[in-house]
Amino acid sequence: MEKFILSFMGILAALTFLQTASAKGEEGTVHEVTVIRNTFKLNPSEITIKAGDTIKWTNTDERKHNLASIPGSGSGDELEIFSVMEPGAVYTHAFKAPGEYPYFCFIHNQMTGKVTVEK
Ligand SMILES: [Cu+2]
Repeated sequence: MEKFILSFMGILAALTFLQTASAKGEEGTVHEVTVIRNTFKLNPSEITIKAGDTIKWTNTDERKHNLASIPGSGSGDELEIFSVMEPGAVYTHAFKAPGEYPYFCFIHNQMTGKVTVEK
C-alpha cells in the first residue's frame, strides 16, 4: 500500500512538473482555442495573432485529437504533429515567425483551423 502511495505521489509530481513546463512555453499574449466537445470543431477556427504570441488549445472533448500542420500549405511542407491532445489536455505553442499556419486534426481530417501570425 505504501509503495502504491509513493508511486502515486511520483505521478503527481511528474504531472505538476509537466504543467509547469508547459506554462513556461507561454509567451506574449495567450490566445485560447477550444476543441469543442462532440462537434469536431475548433473555436475560434481561425485566429490572427502577433509574432511571439501563444496559442493555448484546450480539448474539452471526450476524444483524443492530434493537431498537426497541413503538409504543403502555409509555411511548412512537412507534416508536423504538434500536439497529441488527450481528453481534457491543454497544449500551448508560441508562434515566432509571421505567416499562415493552417492545421487540422490528423485523426479527424474535417477538423481544420488556421493561425495567422502578423509581425
Ligand atoms: Cu480529432
